[in-house]
Amino acid sequence: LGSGDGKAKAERMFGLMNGFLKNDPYSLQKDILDHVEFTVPRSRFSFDDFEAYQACAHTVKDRLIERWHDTQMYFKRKDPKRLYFLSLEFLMGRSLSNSVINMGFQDQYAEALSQLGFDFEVVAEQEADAALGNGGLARFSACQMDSLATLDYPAWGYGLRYQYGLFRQVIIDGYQHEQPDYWLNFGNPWEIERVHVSYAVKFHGTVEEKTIDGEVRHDWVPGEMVEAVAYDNPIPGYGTRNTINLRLWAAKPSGEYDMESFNTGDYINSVVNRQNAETISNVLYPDDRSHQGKELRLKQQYFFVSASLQDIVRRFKDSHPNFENFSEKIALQLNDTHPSLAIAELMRILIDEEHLKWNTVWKIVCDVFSFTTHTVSPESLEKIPVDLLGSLLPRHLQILYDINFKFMEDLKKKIGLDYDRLARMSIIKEGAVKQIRVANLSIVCSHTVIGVSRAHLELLKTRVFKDFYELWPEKFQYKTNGATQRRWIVVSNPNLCALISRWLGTESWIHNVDLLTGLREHAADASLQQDWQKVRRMNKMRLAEYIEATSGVTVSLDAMFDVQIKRIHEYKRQLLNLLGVIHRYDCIKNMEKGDKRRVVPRVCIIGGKAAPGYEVAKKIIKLCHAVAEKINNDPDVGDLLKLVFIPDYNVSVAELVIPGADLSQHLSTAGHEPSGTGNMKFLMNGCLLLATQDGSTIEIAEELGVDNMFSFGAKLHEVAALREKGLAVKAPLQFARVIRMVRDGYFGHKDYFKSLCETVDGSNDFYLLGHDFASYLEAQAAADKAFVDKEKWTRMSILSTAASGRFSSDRTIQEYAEHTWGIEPCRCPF
Ligand code: F58
Repeated sequence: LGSGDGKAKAERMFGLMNGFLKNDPYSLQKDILDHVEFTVPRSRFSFDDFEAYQACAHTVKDRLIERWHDTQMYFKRKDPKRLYFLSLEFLMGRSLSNSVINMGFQDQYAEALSQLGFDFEVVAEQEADAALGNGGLARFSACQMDSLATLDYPAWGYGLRYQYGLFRQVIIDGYQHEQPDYWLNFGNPWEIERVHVSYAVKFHGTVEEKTIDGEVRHDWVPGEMVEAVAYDNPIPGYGTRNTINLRLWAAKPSGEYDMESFNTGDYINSVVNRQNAETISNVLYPDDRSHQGKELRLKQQYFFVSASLQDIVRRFKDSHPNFENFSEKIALQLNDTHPSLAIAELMRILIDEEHLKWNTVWKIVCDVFSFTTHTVSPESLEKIPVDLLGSLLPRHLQILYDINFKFMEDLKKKIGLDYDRLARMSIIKEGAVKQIRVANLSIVCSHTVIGVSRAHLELLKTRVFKDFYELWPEKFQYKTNGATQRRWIVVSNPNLCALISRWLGTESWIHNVDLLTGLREHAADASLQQDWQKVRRMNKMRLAEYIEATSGVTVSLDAMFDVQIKRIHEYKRQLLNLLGVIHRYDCIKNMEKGDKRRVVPRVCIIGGKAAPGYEVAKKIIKLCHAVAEKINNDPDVGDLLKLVFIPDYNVSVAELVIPGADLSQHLSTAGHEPSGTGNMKFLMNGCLLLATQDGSTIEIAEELGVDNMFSFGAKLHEVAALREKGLAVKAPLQFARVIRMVRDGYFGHKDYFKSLCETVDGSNDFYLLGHDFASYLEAQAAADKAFVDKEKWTRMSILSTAASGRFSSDRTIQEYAEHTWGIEPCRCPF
């Protein structure tokens, strides 16, 4: 509250509002009804589940705002070093349950709603998913925000407020169709629009050089200006009042600048042009290869980093007289290369607007940025055509050339005139179309380059960024990804959560997840096993109902629920899974009747979106439907085998599917999955893993013991050797047989599947499906065998949850905080 007059005033205000908002069920009911009447607005005597959700969300937001203000005021007063997490994608999913649980009001809300005649779960399901991202990278960003808040770190996230999130997947006749996800249709009760927090973002135009007091200054006269308006999304921590912020920018037409064009007389065109500004934050680019070099994508990237940096510099200047301790107070995290124009933008602001010297600014830049990469494939590293950048951001191109010139000069001193290597490491790629290599820029200008698992770092060191590693080995680190147990156990699996707490005698594991190892000593306990099985069966029941509702297939709860959910991609090998299913089907068909008794019944569940322009992935989806059609309607098979495709996979669907899975598949060819985080969520929920030795699965196997999972497939060094030999591998006979079934039209659509079969044919089989098929089937057989032994399976399941503590994003964030960002907790005391 401060002191003197300020304190007296604050105390009076606090008294007037009667202290903090109350959280007992009675007060919550009153507040919910007020929001029904005045915010939604509907009559408090007649409202439905959706309106109850809206009103409820507003009451939660009110409480979040209280905490947000306290936290931000406290941060301001303490002035700790802050982390700003820049990411073009956040997959937040739903917020209601998560917020209520993190704030500790779960029971009160359940009771308040029940007294009003509503069911909390049903109300929570009314919420639309916030799907402002594609896949693992974006969901990991959301998990990191939860952990940053929970661990009391002074951090903010920055991103874009897309009007359209990731497309909705609709399946028609087994084919994927994309539909727009207009998630803001009914408003978004969680965000706070800050009309007064806005910045002008410039594009195009020219750069004029002027000499003032003997110094060369650059004056960028833009050709277009767009306003970035802030929308704040409070992120509550668990077990703390700390509530951090995710600030998303929306593009709006700029006021001042367009006055001129209005004056030229073409009123209608001026209005239309102004509205065009909004397209910048209109739509999330799906994970397609085709967006490289697109102007709108580049505009999105720059728009978001420019607004974020203007905001960060403004906040810093509010409480610091100069930039001397900028890098002691600020850490900037680049989540992949997408925000890397932040480097040039910070240089521009500090040099052109704050008039700092190049060398001073260069030092600041190199001290504040850290860069995490989420890819293993050199081809997918972003490149921006120089012409495009020069036209859109002329001043930034100059800065990038200057950075590169100085870097090249330094490099020559270090490595001599090794022109091939100099050319490889240059930020500018020469050639017919000159390009900016954004990863090179990010590495050169960051103090730390981070891989997302131990294996990923090895690939960065030996392949992707080998030249840079040899130059600056000390820059490279790995921080194995993690997932937040708050969302992935507490919210999505409440029964398991209660069971764990009962057996550990504490709920502390929710923020001290290492305590989960305490389950190990009870893994063979018959009574825990019985309770564990009960919880798992309830979750399977929920999933079975969902499957029936979405795909019309009735499944048996006694079958093993075998799940693969993730983006559809050749390297993730959903096709291997399908070929395995076809093999299983083929075996059942060719069995004597009596032998069928020995078959372990399975429900194979696949879900995931294919990028709209990714033909092979779309064919895999169609194949899944074609095979399902055949199997699910075959009376010879019955409950022994079912195949279902879960449409429109997203965060909420994952929350329902993961707790109900017995087995989950992670099939990437070794050396292709940087980390993977789905594996961690399944592990937390006691689902057994069938996986290759790739990405973070290697570390999971170490923690869990390889005997407690089903491991298969070529290891990294074998993959390399096979590829060197030109993939001269003889695929097993079973493989040839299942491929033939597809190719010969056993599942129909012979022509359509022809090219899909060719992708795994002999020397084309880059992802080694043929090579790995035999060991895949062996791992599947081992899973069948284990499943029959209920005691053994349950023990492995409990041990999986017990081993999952290391894969919490709390651990990841703590490592980043200590080793990369140099930030410390700053816990708001009130
Ligand atoms: C993923 N990358 C990795 N990229 O594939 C996965 O192994 C890792 O666990 C995860 O990041 C988190 O580190 C990923 O999701 C994208 O979605 C890109 C977004 C921008 C367009 C290109 C794909």
